Amino acid sequence: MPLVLHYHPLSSFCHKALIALYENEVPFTPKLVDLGDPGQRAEFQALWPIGKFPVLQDAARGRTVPESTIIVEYLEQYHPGKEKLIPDDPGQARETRLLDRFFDLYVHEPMQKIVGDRLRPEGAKDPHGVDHARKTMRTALGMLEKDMASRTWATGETFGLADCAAAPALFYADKVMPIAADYPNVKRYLDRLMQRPSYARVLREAQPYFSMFPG
Ligand SMILES: N[C@@H](CCC(=O)N[C@@H](CS)C(=O)NCC(=O)O)C(=O)O
Repeated sequence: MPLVLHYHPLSSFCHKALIALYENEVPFTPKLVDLGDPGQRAEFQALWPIGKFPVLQDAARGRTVPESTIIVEYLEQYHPGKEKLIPDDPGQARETRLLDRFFDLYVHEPMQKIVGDRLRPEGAKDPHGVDHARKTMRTALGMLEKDMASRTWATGETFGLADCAAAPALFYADKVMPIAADYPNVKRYLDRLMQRPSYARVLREAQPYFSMFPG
């Protein structure tokens, strides 16, 4: 029985899981969840009460796997392919996981905060939270700018988990805070990510939904 990915094509954290699936051509059935539909939301929350996607279901192993990083770890464990997304070497694996956390916590989540605030009604906005998110993102992009002066991918010359995390985080960060002028190395890295066939495919599939992106 094939894997099922509960997802939405516009969702940035779902992009991370999709990149990993496409990198290694893992067969799966995509199940688009419209969280705006109360029935679909309830069905999805029965699976994962936190109600955030992506969630991978592996009926053959009787596993429900939430959290984008854990999905990539799971795929590496049970569906490995030609692209080794987490290195065997423990030190290199730790570095990969650190950068995965870096992109999720200091670029991706601040970006979500800024986008989420745009969806809040007048009177319920959080300018201090948005300001803090922008500062966090600037600090992270400044650190990345130095690293990417000499690297092709996040950890060096090999594409991996951290790049799966980086691609959607930077793609959407660039939409809320254009990065080219202040962070040219990061912008070139984002261009490489967008040209990578796995992410180019994710973006192509998301294209019909981009008009739903706020701002
Ligand atoms: N830590 C989670 C974050 C997942 C997440 O924030 N997903 C967003 C979409 S990008 C979501 O499902 N939001 C729906 C909601 O919060 O109602 C992961 O890495 O998978």
